[in-house]
Amino acid sequence: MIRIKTQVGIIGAGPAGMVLANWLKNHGINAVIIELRSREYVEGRVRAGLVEQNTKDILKKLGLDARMKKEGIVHDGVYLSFDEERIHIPFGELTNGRTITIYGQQEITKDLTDAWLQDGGELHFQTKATKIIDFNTKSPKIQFEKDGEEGVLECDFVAACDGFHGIGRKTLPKKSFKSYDITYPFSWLGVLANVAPSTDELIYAYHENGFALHSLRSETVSRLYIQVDKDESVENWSDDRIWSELSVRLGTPGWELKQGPIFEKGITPMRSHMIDCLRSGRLLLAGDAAHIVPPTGGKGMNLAIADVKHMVDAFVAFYKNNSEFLLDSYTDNALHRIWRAQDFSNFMTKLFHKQDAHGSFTYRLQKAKVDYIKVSRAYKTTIAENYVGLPFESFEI
Ligand code: RFL
Ligand code: PHB
Repeated sequence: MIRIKTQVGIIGAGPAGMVLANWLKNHGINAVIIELRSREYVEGRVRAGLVEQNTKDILKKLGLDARMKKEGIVHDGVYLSFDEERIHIPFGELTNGRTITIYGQQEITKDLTDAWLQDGGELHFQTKATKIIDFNTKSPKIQFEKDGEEGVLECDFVAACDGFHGIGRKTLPKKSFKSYDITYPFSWLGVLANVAPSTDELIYAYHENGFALHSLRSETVSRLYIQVDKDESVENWSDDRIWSELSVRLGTPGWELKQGPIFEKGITPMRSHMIDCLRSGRLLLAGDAAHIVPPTGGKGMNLAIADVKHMVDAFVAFYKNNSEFLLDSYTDNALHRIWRAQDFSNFMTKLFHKQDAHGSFTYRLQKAKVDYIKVSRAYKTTIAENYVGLPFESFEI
């Protein structure tokens, strides 16, 4: 039996778990992380790319933004395309200089993991947390399995940063929360291609064939997504078919989509999921463990890191000031921002996806919104401030 002891036991080495561990270290609070997958798997997982202003500020404060500053690409605006006509939303002038940066989630995770391990931090890969016990006492425990051996991590608090399929949410007492779910009747087919981006800023597009998004990873790698049927399989999408649909859906007069070899293809279901309680006793949840947003607003990873900010505040108040006040308000502080992001992600999803026949009432409502965005600085500002992420002060209760 392996026995480990720490102050905060963290399950999951995704963005939530790794930001939490590094941030606690800065405050002199000890943590140990348990991660189900191998380091190669976690660092190779292709996911988010859009990094909000708040997330950038947090990584900077932790001194972990050097590579992101060098390799990430700062965007001061975004294009919204509807029926082949583009509107530009300039972030800087609408949000007092706030911007987003395009930098892969797996690169952030890599930077955070390197920093943690270089300083001698304890992180157990290929170790499965099997049960969280005694979280209503002062010494909760995470039971785990590593290399066929059983172990226990004894701690003061358990931070479940273990994503949608983890054990954190399943451990919360059933009666302690209400859950909310939407499953959208479509999915995203996402590709990475070795080709220079055909745009200087992201393009979100509604087209009568369905949604498309042009994002990027670098000057030589493009990241693109298209709306496909909910149960679609990648085998039905040859590279030629993908490029031709992308060209049509993202198209606008006088613009051409550059094509290149696709080296990664994957389908992501679109769902919103939410629970309204993120803590039970000494068990606290953060990130995808507690909420899923459809990726149309680029919010999932950013929200996970925002939850962690509130968690760190709560742990610091506990260890340094002997106060449980912020532990008690953790759920409320986090939920405020989560609901805002749920709304914005749902708004972007409904605005740009084909939900009903082209020309239907639903389409007309989508078009009415876009026609209004075109002429209204107020509406553009609403989109810009949600897209770059509202400052933490906006959510103080
Ligand atoms: P993660 O990243 O899922 O990490 C959870 C970790 O917990 C581990 N785990 C366990 N470990 C030990 N024992 C167990 N029993 C365990 N069970 C699970 C897992 O192996 C894993 O390593 O959750 P976290 O940290 O909350 O981070 C959330 C983000 O990963 C997610 O919200 C984003 O990727 C969402 N997302 C986007 N978010 C953004 O902010 N901006 C974007 O541009 C953006 N684009 C996206 C996205 C997600 C996408 N997909 C694939 C779902 C684009 C896509 C296509
Ligand atoms: C990405 O670059 O992967 C990305 C960007 C914006 C989104 C979703 C994903 O809304």
